[in-house]
Amino acid sequence: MPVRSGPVGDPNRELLGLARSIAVEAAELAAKRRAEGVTVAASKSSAEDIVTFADREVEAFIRSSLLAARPNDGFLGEESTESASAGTSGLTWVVDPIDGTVNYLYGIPAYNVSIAVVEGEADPETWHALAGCVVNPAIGEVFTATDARGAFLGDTALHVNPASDLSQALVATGFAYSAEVRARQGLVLSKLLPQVRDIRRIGAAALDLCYVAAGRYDAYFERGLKPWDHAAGALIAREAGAHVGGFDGSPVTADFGLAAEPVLAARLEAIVADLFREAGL
Ligand code: LIP
Repeated sequence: MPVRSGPVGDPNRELLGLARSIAVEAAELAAKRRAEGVTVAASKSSAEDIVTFADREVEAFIRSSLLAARPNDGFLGEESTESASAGTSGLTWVVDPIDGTVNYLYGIPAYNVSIAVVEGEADPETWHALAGCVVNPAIGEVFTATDARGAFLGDTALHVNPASDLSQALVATGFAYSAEVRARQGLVLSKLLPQVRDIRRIGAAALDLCYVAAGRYDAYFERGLKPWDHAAGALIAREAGAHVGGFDGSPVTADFGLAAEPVLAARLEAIVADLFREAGL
């Protein structure tokens, strides 16, 4: 896959170039391990919430590569939260080494390496995302964005779809690893499904956000996203013209995240907020 930095004159060009080159190499490693056969290393919040040996190997590669290049930056990765480092530069790398882990385990070609760099604390409620890259090696797609300089799939600029009526909107979502929460999410889905064109559930939040940016979905929402799930994809969606946030103008948090063209986002948020309340979410 070609590896190029952002536009000349982009203050975050160098950061994007580093993120992209490491993400592409990490994605190639993930794909290589997938071809060799994937083994579960452990389960986390539930038996369904698994981590593979490849997740750990890929994250270790990304972390060592990033910190070799920028030793004073912070690092927050999905598989090493207990050893997250704040750094001294004011920048933090937020990494999901393999987003779409269950897809990866089953060999479904919808998984990705997601790398973002943010200014400030590694807290989605306060950080300022500067650059992000999401790579799906199974189909050779590289999504990128830098702050205020647009979003791209390869060299193609991305734009969200124009606002549609909710009844014509293709809406993506995802579900928790907790059976009790999934039961409630099923109640939300059963009431939302008749009101929209259709639902998609790909199983990888970073790809969901990139697909909104690319116009492959009209909207995406999910409850339970972790910072590394959305750090890069949210910047890519925002730079493609999406509203990306939580309820009532808040940032994306574990409670709720939504991405869509702004008018559609407001329509969908209002309905989903009511359905969440009814379902006790
Ligand atoms: C996944 C998310 C997805 C969500 C899954 C899981 P992981 O992340 O990308 O959107 O629905 O339950 O959380 O665990 O594959 O890194």
